[in-house]
Amino acid sequence: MAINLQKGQRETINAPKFVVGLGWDANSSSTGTAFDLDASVFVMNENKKLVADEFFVFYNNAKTPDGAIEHTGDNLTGAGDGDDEQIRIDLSKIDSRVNELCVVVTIHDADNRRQNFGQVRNSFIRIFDADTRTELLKYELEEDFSIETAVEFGRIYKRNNEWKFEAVGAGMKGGLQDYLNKYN
Ligand SMILES: [Ca+2]
Ligand SMILES: [Ca+2]
Repeated sequence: MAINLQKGQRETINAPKFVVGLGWDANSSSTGTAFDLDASVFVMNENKKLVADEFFVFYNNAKTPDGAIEHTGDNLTGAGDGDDEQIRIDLSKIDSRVNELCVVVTIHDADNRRQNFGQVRNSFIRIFDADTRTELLKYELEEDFSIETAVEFGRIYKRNNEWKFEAVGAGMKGGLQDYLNKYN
C-alpha cells in the first residue's frame, strides 16, 4: 500500500532502485496552445549545489555520468492518466557526492504560450519500486497554483545513510534557468 503524503511530509524510501513518476493534466482549451510540461532533476551535493553541470537531468541530458539517474523521455502533451514523465534512480550507482535530488516541473515556453500552473490539474509525484513495481509513496499536489510557471514537486535526500522523500509542492514564477542560477 502506498503512503499518501501531505505537503511537507517526509518518508523513507525503502527500495534501492525506484522510479519517480510525475503526472499532470493541462487545460489546453484555455490558451488554445498545447501544454508541454517537463520534469527535471537537480542533483546536488551537501552544499545544495549541482555536483557538476552533467548532474542537471532533463530531456536534453537524460542521464547522470554515474548512470544512477535517468530521465526516460519527454512527454509532449500530458494526455491520459498515470505517469506522464518518469525518472529512474539506482542508488547502488549513485556518486558519493550526491546528497539531494530536487524534482522540478516546468512549463515549456510558458511566457510565449501564456501558460501557468493555474491551468494544470491532477498533478502528482509518486515513487515506486523498480523491481516489484509496488507503489511506495505518492503526493498529490492540491495547491491552487495561479501564476506559477515552475513547481518543485518533491525532493529526495540522504539523511543518516537513509534516502528520504519530502513532498514539497512549492511553486514559483520562472523557469529552469532560475533554478540553475540558484543551484550553480
Ligand atoms: Ca515534456
Ligand atoms: Ca496526464
